[in-house]
Amino acid sequence: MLVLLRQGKISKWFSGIGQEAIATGVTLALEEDEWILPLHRNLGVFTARHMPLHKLLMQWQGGIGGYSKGRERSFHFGNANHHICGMISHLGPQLGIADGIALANKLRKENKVVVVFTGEGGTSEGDFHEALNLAAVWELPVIFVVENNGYALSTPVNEQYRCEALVERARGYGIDGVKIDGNNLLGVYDTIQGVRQYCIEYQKPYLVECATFRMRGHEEASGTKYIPSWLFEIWEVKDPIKNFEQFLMSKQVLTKELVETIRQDLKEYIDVELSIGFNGKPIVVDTEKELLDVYAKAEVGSRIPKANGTEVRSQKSEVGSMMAEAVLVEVEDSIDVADLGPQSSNLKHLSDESSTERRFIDAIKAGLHQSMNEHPDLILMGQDIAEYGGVFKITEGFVEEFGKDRVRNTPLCESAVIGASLGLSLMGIKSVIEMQFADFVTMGFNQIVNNLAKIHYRWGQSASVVIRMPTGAGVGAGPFHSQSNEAWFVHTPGLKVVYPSTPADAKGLLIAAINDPNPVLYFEHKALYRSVSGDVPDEYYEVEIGKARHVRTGEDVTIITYGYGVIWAEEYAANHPEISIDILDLRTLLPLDYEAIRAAVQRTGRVVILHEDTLTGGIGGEIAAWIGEHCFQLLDAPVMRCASLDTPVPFNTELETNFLAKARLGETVERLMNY
Ligand SMILES: Cc1ncc(C[n+]2csc(CCOP(=O)(O)OP(=O)(O)O)c2C)c(N)n1
Ligand SMILES: [Mg+2]
Repeated sequence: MLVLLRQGKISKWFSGIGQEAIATGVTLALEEDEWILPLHRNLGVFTARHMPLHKLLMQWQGGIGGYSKGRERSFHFGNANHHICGMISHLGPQLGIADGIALANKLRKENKVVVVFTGEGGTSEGDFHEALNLAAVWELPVIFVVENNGYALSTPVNEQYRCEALVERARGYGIDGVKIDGNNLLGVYDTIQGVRQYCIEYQKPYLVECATFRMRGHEEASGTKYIPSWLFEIWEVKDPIKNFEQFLMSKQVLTKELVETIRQDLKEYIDVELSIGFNGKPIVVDTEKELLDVYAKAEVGSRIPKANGTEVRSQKSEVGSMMAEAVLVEVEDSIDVADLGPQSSNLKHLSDESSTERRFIDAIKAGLHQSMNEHPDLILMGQDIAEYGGVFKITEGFVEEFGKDRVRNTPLCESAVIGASLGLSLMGIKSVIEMQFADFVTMGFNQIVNNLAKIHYRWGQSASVVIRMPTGAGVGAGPFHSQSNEAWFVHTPGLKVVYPSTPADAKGLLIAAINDPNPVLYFEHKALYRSVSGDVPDEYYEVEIGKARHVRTGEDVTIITYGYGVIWAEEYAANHPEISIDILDLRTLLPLDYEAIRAAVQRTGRVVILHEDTLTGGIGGEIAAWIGEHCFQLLDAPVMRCASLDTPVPFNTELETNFLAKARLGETVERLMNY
């Protein structure tokens, strides 16, 4: 590898020279179908899992014959056939994924462990602590392997942590652990075999700290100047490969001649693999294919009825009482799960007869409830969602009906739980995560935008996860319980973002989100929960993701909006019969329904884009730009945006009312009409 690197034949390389015993010993101690989550120095995991060297070489060159269609570098890829989930660059998030895989194994009563690696530097990340704690609390059979090679890039351990040994950290979480010599191949192998038995038998995690040393620089370009030379002298003597060879010679398993033969065989094998690896087909750039691979495709032949994309649904809203009604904490008025409609999807089409008037919140609950029946292994995860029923009581009664395995209270660890959802998805299990408030998603942001969103494009794995986001202001809850943060996710390829405004859409979009093989952020406005109600079909149905809803036809001005904005727009239209107002409810923000947007522009030639999110960088800018670019000739006036102020969301009700876009809707429409 070093020679090839110098010749410029492979890209960036993190050497594992000096640490080979760990990756190799660990991998060989497992069954072939037990998942491993390796890191940047763990070539031994890939070779011990029999990944062909020529294919690995193609991967490292960014060739089409590799494991990621040229989209990923070095070890940043995985492969389900080999039960390897590769890292992303960020150190730490792999640990939560291991929890999810182990949870799947546990629930299926498989006698299997998962191994996840981290360097000692990575143990300072929050993800390490979240993942260990979650594994301890949920009693997950995960082996956490810490490769302690003394340095994190140039940072020595005395600048990294203050405990004697990292294995002590395990005890802090109620996990057992051991520190071993990571340079002794048989020692590593033997330890992992024993630990594996322990994890399976007791259904618990375990931590193994492997003492080792990195004989090369962090990566070849970074050198080793910051490491005192005496350290190299000490560890040179402990070289794992040389020592294993000497051990086998002393036991007469190997002879000098045999060593020569093995080396010769390996050399020939490597030469052959190199020639195949370097003669792979080059990438042919195809923009369409690049874009197509961002999302996993839905299964064909879905039998689920779909609601008409542009249907106008009846909706009753009591706008005036909204603010007061939308209480954020414990509420008494939750409905019984027995009252949530039929439990099966026998019906093939949406029947008009069978519907029930439901509040927004009850429609969400109904969709979630039917999905639990439709997908017998669907798992719900979130803070206080089980016995307590969630802070908004959406999952009240669920734990009694579906059990603790499927309705899971989590510790406060958004990142580990979202990571675990990806692990579950790798094992074919869908999950819905309830953010207690959309604001708290920041604690799991990395897992969403870097792991969930990118995995399909990177190595073809789907992340079938829904994150429910109780969102929005208007409830006097201040800067950290009121934010509209949908635009953060709209900017991330690989995610889908839905945002219903009616009860019927809330149910149908939630069902569609759960059935979708891609990660979906499902925004549910808290102020709509108990203030809006409408007819909701009783059956199990989808509202198609990516289809806007034409709410109301008008001739003077079009308001393009979503979420609470739809209510504001409807209210404004009702109060201003002198203006003929057309309203488009986007329903999905990613991907956008451009066809519906174009049609909406065409209907009036005057467009206001209205959203509760703040102005700068909001989705209104994106839509306005698109209209300017593609519908210029249809316009009679400039596209105008009406958004909330570019400030955090204030607590005081008067300040909040002034903050919200609604305060400027009338003025914006008038400006547009007078243009
Ligand atoms: C979250 C995050 N921060 C910073 C980096 C940059 N980085 C890459 S490797 C590395 C050092 C890792 O040290 P350690 O965890 O001990 O693993 P080692 O490289 O020693 O095997 C750093 C800081 C990163 N990849 N991810
Ligand atoms: Mg290190």
